[in-house]
Amino acid sequence: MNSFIRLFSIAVLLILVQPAAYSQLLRNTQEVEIKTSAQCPMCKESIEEMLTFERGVRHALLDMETKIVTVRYNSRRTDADRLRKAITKLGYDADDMEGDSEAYENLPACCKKPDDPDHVAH
Ligand SMILES: [Cu+2]
Repeated sequence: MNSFIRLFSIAVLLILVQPAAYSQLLRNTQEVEIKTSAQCPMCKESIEEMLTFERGVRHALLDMETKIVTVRYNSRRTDADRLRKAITKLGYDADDMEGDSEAYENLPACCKKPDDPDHVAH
């Protein structure tokens, strides 16, 4: 009986504490839309995957139509400029930040910008 009471009070405690933790989580959650220079599904995949492993990021989804990546992140652990910077390190532009030129050079031809002579469409 004693252990039942203990289990019961732990359950009650969890039910009481969880919404508080959850609302804290929601409060710190921010969303930003970043315009990228992604060209193909490969770009989409590598940008999304990189962002997913980036500190503070909860979710990243790149829309191939608009090339805009929507990133949900913990504002206590990262910020929009840090996310933009991470995207430029892959060689892609992020809003006003230009992609790292060395990383850009190393991108496959299909991932280069359409006005680039090196660009090859699929
Ligand atoms: Cu690509």
